[in-house]
Amino acid sequence: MGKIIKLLLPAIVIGMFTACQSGNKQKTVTEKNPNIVIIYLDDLGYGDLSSYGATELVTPNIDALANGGIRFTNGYATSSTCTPSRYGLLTGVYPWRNKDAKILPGTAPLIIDTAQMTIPKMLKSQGYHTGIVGKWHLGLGNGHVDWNQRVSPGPNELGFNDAYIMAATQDRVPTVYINNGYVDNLDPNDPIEISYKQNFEGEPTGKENPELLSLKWHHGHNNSIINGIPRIGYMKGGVAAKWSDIDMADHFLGKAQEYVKAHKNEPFFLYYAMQQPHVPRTPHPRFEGKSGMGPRGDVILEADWCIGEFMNTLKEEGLLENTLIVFTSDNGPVLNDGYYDDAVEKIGKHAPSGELRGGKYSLFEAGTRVPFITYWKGKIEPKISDALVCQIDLLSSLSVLVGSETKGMDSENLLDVFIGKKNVDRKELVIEASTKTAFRKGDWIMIPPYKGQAISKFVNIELGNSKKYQLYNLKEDIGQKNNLADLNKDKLNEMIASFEAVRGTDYSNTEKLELK
Ligand code: NG6
Ligand code: CA
Repeated sequence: MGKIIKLLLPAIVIGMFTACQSGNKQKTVTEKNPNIVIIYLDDLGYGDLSSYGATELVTPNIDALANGGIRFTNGYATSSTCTPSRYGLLTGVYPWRNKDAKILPGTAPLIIDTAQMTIPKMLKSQGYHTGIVGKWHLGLGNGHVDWNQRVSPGPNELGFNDAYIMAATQDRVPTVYINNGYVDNLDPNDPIEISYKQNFEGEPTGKENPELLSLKWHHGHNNSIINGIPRIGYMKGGVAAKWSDIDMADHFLGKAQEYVKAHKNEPFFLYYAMQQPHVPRTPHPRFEGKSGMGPRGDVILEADWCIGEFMNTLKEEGLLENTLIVFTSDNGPVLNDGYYDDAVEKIGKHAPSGELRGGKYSLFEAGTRVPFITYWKGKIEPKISDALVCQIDLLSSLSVLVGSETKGMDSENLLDVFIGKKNVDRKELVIEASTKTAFRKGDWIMIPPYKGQAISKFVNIELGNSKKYQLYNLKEDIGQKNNLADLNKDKLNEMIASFEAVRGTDYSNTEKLELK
């Protein structure tokens, strides 16, 4: 080897290494490329945290984020149920634009086109490693899933490098974890079969075998029995792969911690989609009875503990100063969501919706206005913000943070609001409940007239349906008690016009009334 080459060799090797790294677009964590974690709870209400006014439940770990970061009081999910909210969060597109974005069975195909932009895709293109741990509920596959083969397309095809998920909800089959498309711990000699239409011969069900149940069903939830809990949908086989409900929180926490440790040396994005306090509420025995409120309260304490442990991991790994955390919930609270689990009986003085009207499934505020916190140690100054923000804005905002040009169709860049530099509002917002939509602008919210029950009998929640237009001034009337539609026709007409400019005039289920 010539002398010059010998001298240059280290430089050539370093050069090759650097080229290879930039080929992978690998970056280091910096202020422009912090780690990003979205902690997403399932059915946690606006009033369920002590930092949001709860007096009967104490949630110190989430409170530490709320009090050490920005606690938003006007933060919204796009929808009052899970699938549409998750669709909006990941794509930055209003879920009412996608007719499939409604509560899905466990066998539903993926409802996000693999060509669609998503938060993980955008971040991956900027050199991030991306992972999801927890609840998915956006469909998997193309319509005929064989759970014994790789299940795709799914999160991996939408930008997640790593995906450790439950397919739908804790109350729906298949009750197994899926690791990058493969059912975890599946014994090939015991294949899984799933149907949402009919039972498999000889398999017990909640409806026919109440003697096998450790948790009774109230409405729905009377198909296959797994771990003594009757579920939605029928499942056969896959015994070794079935999850343990009481260990689910620890299991997902462990996976989230593993993910952080494995990717601490590169910018990462983790979507930690926790299952609490959705039904069935199955606290680990460590948390049983701890809230005095039955399993719903207990699993909120369990979730709070998990978040504390997760934060400890970030701290131990020296990542707290380089990690932006967004904490929020997919929709508002519900007590009886289909099982007899004492949620109603033991609620006592606790108000899961806080001062807000309605709850899960509702067009009233508690359906979509949820706890919403941003936390970044040393970077975000603690404060309370009343700025109007929505989960749908995260795509465009995070995009600006990491220097990407990507924008979500309905996603506003509110980065400065999310990191506390400004307190400007989103201009306006369309919220959704079961394909019905309402419109917020400034302090006002307008709910068009809709057919349907005023109160859902099963879950005992006011849904927001009325034969009349509803108009509320949320600044003066956060509990939506005074409908001003008749008194303030000018405001009503202005709201309808702005709403229809975004939503069009053909909104479903609307019983249009003549405005006099
Ligand atoms: C409903 C279920 C409810 C819950 C919800 C989805 C019945 C009667 N009710 O259909 O228990 O699973 O779907 O919740 O089956 S969400 O938070 O994932 O949207
Ligand atoms: Ca939910």
